[in-house]
Amino acid sequence: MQFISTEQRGKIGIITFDNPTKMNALSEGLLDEVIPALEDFKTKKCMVIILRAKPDVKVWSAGHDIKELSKPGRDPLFYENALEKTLRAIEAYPGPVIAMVHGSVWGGACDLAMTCDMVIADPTAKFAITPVKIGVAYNTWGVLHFAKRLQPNIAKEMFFTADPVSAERAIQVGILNHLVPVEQLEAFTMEMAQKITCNAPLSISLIKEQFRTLQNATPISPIDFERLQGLRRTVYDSKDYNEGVTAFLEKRKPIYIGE
Ligand code: YXS
Repeated sequence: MQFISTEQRGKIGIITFDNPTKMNALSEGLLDEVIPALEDFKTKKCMVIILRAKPDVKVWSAGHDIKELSKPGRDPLFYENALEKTLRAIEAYPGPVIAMVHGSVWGGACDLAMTCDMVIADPTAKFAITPVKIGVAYNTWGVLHFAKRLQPNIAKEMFFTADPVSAERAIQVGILNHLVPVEQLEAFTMEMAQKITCNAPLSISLIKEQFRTLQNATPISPIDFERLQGLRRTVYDSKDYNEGVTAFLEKRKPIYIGE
């Protein structure tokens, strides 16, 4: 594999992002390695998955690879998008997926962390959800991940400001399960994973599936779904979306006009 490394320790599967030159951006290439890795660990009956970056990184993941975002006029977060497929694979994995975070987490990577069953981090961690920074029409299922996990006012502040949330605040508002010192992060996470592997795997996978089903059972009428999709299209067709992506690639501040 080119962008990740994997390791199995007993019934624990570990996936490490390993594309530091691109800030572990969630490119199709990287994600196309993550999904088979999850499948492989499932075949090997790994009960717990740890998703991590290398110990010394500044950036856990810079989020969606902006260079791969679809051009205006096409939905950037369509159902078969590699990141959406990965989020579904994490939700469907028959055991807990723990995000072990050292470094900053951006955009789609923040959604990835919020989709994991638990998040354990050290004080270098920070979390930013950034669609408004580049004019992205975020998808409704993605918004649901934050609405399920956080108080609405906190989730809205994260989306509307796109500001990174520090580790200290992330533990206060419920993004993190645990905040531990840098030097204890790996041992603490492994200890929790190890503890889980001593419990009944069938019961664990049932309860995880019950959580997934209940949390996704958010009633929305077909007409409301169509309406939201229509609103999303207005955004991904907009000049602002084009400006947001272009400004990022040109390394300048975007100028939004609301069209
Ligand atoms: O200049 P080169 O060619 O070396 O490339 C630079 C950056 O352009 C590149 N890079 C990325 N390329 C594609 N997609 C990305 N998400 C991305 N992030 C960074 O990596 C090279 C080094 O970046 P640089 O010079 O900025 O490094 P830094 O250490 O000064 O700053 C690290 C970051 C992560 C703070 C900074 O790169 C940054 O703010 N990146 C963008 C983070 C972000 O907004 N991610 C959201 C992506 S869009 C997404 O996930 C969703 C669609 S949504 O927006 O809806 O949430």
